[in-house]
Amino acid sequence: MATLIILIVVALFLAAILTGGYNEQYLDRVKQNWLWDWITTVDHKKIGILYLIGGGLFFAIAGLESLLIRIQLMFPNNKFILGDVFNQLLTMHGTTMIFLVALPVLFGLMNVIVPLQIGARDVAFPFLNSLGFWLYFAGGLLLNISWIFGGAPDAGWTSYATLALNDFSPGPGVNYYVLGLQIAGIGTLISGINFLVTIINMRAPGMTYLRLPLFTWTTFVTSALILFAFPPLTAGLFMMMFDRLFETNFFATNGGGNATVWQHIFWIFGHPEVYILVLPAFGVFSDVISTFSKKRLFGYHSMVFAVVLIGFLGFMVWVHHMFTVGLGPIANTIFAVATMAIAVPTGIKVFNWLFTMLGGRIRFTTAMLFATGFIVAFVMGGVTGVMLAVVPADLQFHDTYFVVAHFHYVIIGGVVLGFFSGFYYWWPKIFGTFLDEKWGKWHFWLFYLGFHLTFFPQHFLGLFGMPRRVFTYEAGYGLELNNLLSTLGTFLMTAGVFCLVFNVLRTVIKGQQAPGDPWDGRTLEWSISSPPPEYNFAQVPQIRGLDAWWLEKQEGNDRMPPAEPLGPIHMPSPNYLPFVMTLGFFISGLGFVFHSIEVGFLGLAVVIVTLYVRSFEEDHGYHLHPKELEEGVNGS
Ligand code: HEM
Ligand SMILES: [Cu+2]
Repeated sequence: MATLIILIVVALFLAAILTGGYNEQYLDRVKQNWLWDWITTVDHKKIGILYLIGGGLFFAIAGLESLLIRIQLMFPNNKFILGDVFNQLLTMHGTTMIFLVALPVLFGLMNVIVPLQIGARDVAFPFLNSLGFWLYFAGGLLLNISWIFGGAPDAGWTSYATLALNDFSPGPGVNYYVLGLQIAGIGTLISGINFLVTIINMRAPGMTYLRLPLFTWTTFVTSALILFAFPPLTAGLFMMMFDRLFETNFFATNGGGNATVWQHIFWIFGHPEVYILVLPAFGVFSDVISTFSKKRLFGYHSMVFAVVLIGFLGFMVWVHHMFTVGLGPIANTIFAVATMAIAVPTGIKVFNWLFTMLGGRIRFTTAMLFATGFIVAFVMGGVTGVMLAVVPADLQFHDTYFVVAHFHYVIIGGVVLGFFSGFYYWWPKIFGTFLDEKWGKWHFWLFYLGFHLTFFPQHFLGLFGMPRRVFTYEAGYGLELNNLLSTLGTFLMTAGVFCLVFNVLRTVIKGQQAPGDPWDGRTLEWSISSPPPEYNFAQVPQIRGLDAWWLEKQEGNDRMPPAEPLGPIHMPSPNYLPFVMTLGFFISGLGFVFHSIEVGFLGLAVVIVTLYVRSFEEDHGYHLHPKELEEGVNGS
């Protein structure tokens, strides 16, 4: 408690010093500060950028962790990082990548692009959008300060009971995991619901479901999956928190609990999570491939059907992570068959992408390179996935490097390449400048070759019997060469990421100006200026078909037909409450990590007070008037 008060006082002093001393205009100055602007923003485009920054930050951390892991495994009997620290690095790498990188960077793209693709002026709940971001960021921060205060979690990203309970993981490490993920998870759930409502409610006139661009469709299905997958995770984390903090026995086997239940709960969330990540990437590819092939997406309706089917089947297969638990042959068989069934809609999608490119006028921009590279990598990850779904084979593969190779092929080959593709594709729209194509191609080739070099040999490491999650191995078992290659590949990937960082910095400093429609795009976001004005569309557009913007261009129009007269536009005002509420959650989380019940409840009290303040807040936003708008209209 005392520490907390000291921290708050220090924070106030810091704010005063940074903004030029404490005097009467102190509050005014704070409010004019650019930082305040970003903290209180409710603009979906700015929140999208915040997600990209947050995800980028955590990507750097988790990437560094993987580099350290791989350096330790470069040579047999290496003594670089051993034992507990290795376990912490491994756990934090996996947890950070899945929860704090993969989904948030996709959320960044969705936040900026989805409202533009459906012709909306914002998301349905701008206040919640801001809250969702800050909760994610605070949860991630809480998880990562574990490195400094008390030790990082070390029970693996799956945090299996009973390993993760007090008997085998004393100390605060796993507390950070259960509390950090809960806070971040609430943020994710809130944002998912927001996207669902936005897509259902905020579509421009004429934008029927079967005219939605694929990226919006996949965001829709992903958000529905979030709605069903994250509550089980939250419940599971709650139970584990009770087992650890208050000595309950949900999973503690010595008190009559059942550790297998944790596995079920975790994977009922965990498997759909894979699709939550990869479906938006599918959406990116569909948009990118049709744009750069100058063709309508082949089999649009079957693509939509496949996305929905994959989303549904994603919930039916979680037991393929538990074949070796001993649930019996009938359960194993049912789940094996269900798992293999997912290959069918996935295959439909792959063929549709190929048919879209067939006969198209293809432009190999960086975005398109990432998209085509993805198809190869993802198909390989899919094939090893079907191999893992064969129960007797899985008994051999389980917990070996074969699995590590498989899921990195899926997650990097699908999600990360997908994100990069979308990043290059939409960068001009988001920031109004072009990323450099030459550096983009260096990024692609280094990263892509490095990726295969890192993870392809890991299949063989697994087949040769190297278990995952070990920090060393003996010489003379045929594991040296493949481990060495794998680590060298990691260096190549890192070099690729540096090209990206350099490219972004270069572009921010002296980027070339981008027009509204730099790629000759097909979907609505390309019909307005880059970057889009605060209100997105001066007049909400009328949608007349699939690929709405392409359709208008074909008919010789240089703007979308308006669905409403030019008039005042209602905008939500910025709000600092999401940030304060998040601060409350953060304090509360930190309190519970260290078993300090008073600080825990103090934080929750802050949350409740902000909720109260919010309920009585009378803020109807503000209006932008047509006169102020003229500039935006002509500029588009
Ligand atoms: C950027 C290049 C990456 C490299 C070089 C890398 C490398 C590694 C290595 C060496 C391991 C340890 C394997 C073991 O001993 O079991 C690992 C585990 C893992 N990685 Fe990555 N990884 C990368 C990117 C990613 C990404 C993008 C994700 C997900 C979005 C991810 C998710 C995971 C997960 C979930 C684990 C399992 C952690 C655990 O078992 O607790 N990785 N990675
Ligand atoms: Cu799975």
